[in-house]
Amino acid sequence: MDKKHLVIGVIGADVHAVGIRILEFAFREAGFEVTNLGVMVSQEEFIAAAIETDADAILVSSLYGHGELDVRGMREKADEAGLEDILMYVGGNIVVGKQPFAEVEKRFKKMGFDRVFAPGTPPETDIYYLKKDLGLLDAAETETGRQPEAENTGREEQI
Ligand code: B12
Repeated sequence: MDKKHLVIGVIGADVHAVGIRILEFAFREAGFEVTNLGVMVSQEEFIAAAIETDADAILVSSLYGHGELDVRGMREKADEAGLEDILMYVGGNIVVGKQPFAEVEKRFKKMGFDRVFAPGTPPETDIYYLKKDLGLLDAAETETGRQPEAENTGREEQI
């Protein structure tokens, strides 16, 4: 089966470069093809790269607190560009300060993201959901019922 293709990057004027490199490595190791756009990526650049690579998912990272402004309208732009079916995730420190994750998740889902990941979510959890959403989980993984939902509850502490 063809490998699934992911477009990843850090949106807006955000320069936090470490997490996205870790995700690129982890996703490649897990068998995905990855286009890592790096830091300071605009909505338009995500969308253009997804079209160019015929991507299955766009994963948006934001760390510096402006995520909510930076992603506004992105789903609509993607839809207009013909990407209605593309999976869209967002994660990192996507809002300013500490806010109850359930509320944050609700707001980003309302903006059209399929999944929202709390600060510090480990790559294994992201990979589990990618496989689940892209129909790649094998029977064993489904049966053993790893339940990372519980891991995606948000980290209280930040250094
Ligand atoms: C290093 C760092 C910096 C460095 C970045 C250097 C570089 N080029 O990478 C410098 C000094 C430049 C910096 C600057 C700033 N920073 Co800073 N920084 C950090 C710090 C200490 C670590 C970030 C890091 O590398 N983490 C390690 C990686 C591995 O983890 P990660 O980034 O969280 O990513 C993982 C997960 O979150 C997840 N993930 C991330 N994105 C996504 C996306 C998806 C879709 C998924 C599924 C998963 C996922 O997977 C990753 C891998 O495991 C954090 C605090 C912290 N402990 O997190 C603050 C922090 C992110 N910074 C913060 C702030 C405020 C800033 C500044 C605005 C400060 C300022 N006033 O200038 C600027 C912003 C500059 C800019 N334009 O971006 C805040 C953000 C607060 C908020 N969101 O409300 C934090 C949380 C510190 C804090 N507690 O206040 N920063």
